[in-house]
Amino acid sequence: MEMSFRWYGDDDPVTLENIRQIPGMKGIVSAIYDIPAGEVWPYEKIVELKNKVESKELRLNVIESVPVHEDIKMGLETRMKWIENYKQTLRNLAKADIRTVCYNFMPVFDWTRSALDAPLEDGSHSLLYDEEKIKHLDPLSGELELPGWDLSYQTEDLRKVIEKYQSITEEDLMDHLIFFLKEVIPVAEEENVRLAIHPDDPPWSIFGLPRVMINEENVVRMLKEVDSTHNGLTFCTGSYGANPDNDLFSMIEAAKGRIHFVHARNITWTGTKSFQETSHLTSDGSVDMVNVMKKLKEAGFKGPIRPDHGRMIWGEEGRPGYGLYDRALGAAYLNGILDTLTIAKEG
Ligand code: DNO
Repeated sequence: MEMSFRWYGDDDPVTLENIRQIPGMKGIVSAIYDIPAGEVWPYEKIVELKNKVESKELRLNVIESVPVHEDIKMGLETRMKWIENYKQTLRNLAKADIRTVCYNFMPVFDWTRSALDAPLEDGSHSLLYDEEKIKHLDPLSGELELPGWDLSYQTEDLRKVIEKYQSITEEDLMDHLIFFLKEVIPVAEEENVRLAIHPDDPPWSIFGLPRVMINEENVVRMLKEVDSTHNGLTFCTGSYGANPDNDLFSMIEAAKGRIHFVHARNITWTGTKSFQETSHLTSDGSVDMVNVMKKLKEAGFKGPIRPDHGRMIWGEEGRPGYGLYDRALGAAYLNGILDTLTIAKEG
């Protein structure tokens, strides 16, 4: 597997120099952040990002994410324009030799939490999701803390978009996803770019909005309906793992050969549909990280993997979930597991 790290570009307090000093670090996962969702990413800008990363002896191995325009998710007639743009972005990325593209299909909100700095017993802080809190929260009130993702809507637009979604069922949303994939996957094949859909986080409906990338059944359906190796997954252990009904081992088996990118992070279930993020260690959370890594290896996964959200430790302040220290510890832990698995296999 290719150990990688997410980097938010020049505005990220974590620098490429910092990242390079983490043992075993090879890849950078990044994106171009100043292009409105749906617009074509110009080749020149992609190359500029790639050169910046390569100048520090790292490799830009994954784009996370190329956002999918809301019209595509809603299945509006205007979607074709945005789909054509998406295809062009894939072509431009391929021209720059970028082979893995992560995206998600969550209506309106990307990952959502009820608190961004909840204390853990050891005095560190991490992200928390409490279903009761979220249930009573009005996403239009401005109370929702936005974790690291940018919501480009004004309140009025947001209200309209949320209203429009009220008539869109999970079945509709799945149809819109499949429609999108049937359009873009042939281009991904031609250009040899692997698409890797990120799960919905948390993997259930929030604010009455439909969500589909939530469980094995839906994952298998989406992989089968557009049955191409270029149509694959970002396997995020913390997102799928937030629902105790999701059997991560069975999901990895079911998606064998179609997992193109891994997000490794741990969470502790704190109640029904509620969890707090923890360190990456198996012993600290509800995800059996050691055996998940083992299963991924057995399933033949060799692609990019990154430690996902870390806690805030040692007084670090920064982007929630995306500080340097705990993610670096996570990378070291994952590398330890992977080295051990390799040595054990070689005898
Ligand atoms: C959160 C991330 C997500 C992810 C997108 C992928 O930390 O895992 O925001 O980047 O959902 O499109």
